[in-house]
Amino acid sequence: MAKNLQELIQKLRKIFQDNQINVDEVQELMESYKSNPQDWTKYAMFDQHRYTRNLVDEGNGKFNLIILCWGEGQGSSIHDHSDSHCFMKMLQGELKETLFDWPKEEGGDMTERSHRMLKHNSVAYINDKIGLHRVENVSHTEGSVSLHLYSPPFQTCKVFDQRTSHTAEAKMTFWSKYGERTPFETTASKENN
Ligand code: 2CO
Ligand code: FE2
Repeated sequence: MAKNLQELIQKLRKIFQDNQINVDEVQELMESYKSNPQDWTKYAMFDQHRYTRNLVDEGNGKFNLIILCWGEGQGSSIHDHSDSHCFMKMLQGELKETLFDWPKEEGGDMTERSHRMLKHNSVAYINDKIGLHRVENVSHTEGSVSLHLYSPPFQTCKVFDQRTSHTAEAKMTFWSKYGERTPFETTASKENN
């Protein structure tokens, strides 16, 4: 059980010292932390154009812990998770998660398998075996904030066009690191997925 974000980070670091992790154990630990904005507002920077990715902790090289801020109506493309574990905990508001199967061939459209609303303090899990997803803040009145753990950390993922199943590689960037805005990058690649 983790009573604040610092304690959650410490306990996650301990769990991830092992090479084999237990998905249920991580999910339960992340659920046991009850979101307190005082712990995380310094990482929660919104952008008016797209959702932001804000690095909180590098987990001794074993995982990335990232706070994502989703303005009203902002969402991701359909994407994979580069063979990593993805845990996603709601800190504020709600997000809609839509699941998709991997496309069998290029050309056809991708039909959604299922969707659900992720509620305050809940923790969702996905990996490439489970499938692909799109995540969106469908609210017109409230920004959403979520805490993501990716293990092992990754810097690129695949994105998919829903109409054509066309696949491309997207570079994942950080809007801020440890509460400090990331310096402007001269490389034009500033995509999320
Ligand atoms: N995977 C996306 C990202 O890290 C967010 S959707 O939740 O996994 O940008
Ligand atoms: Fe994702």
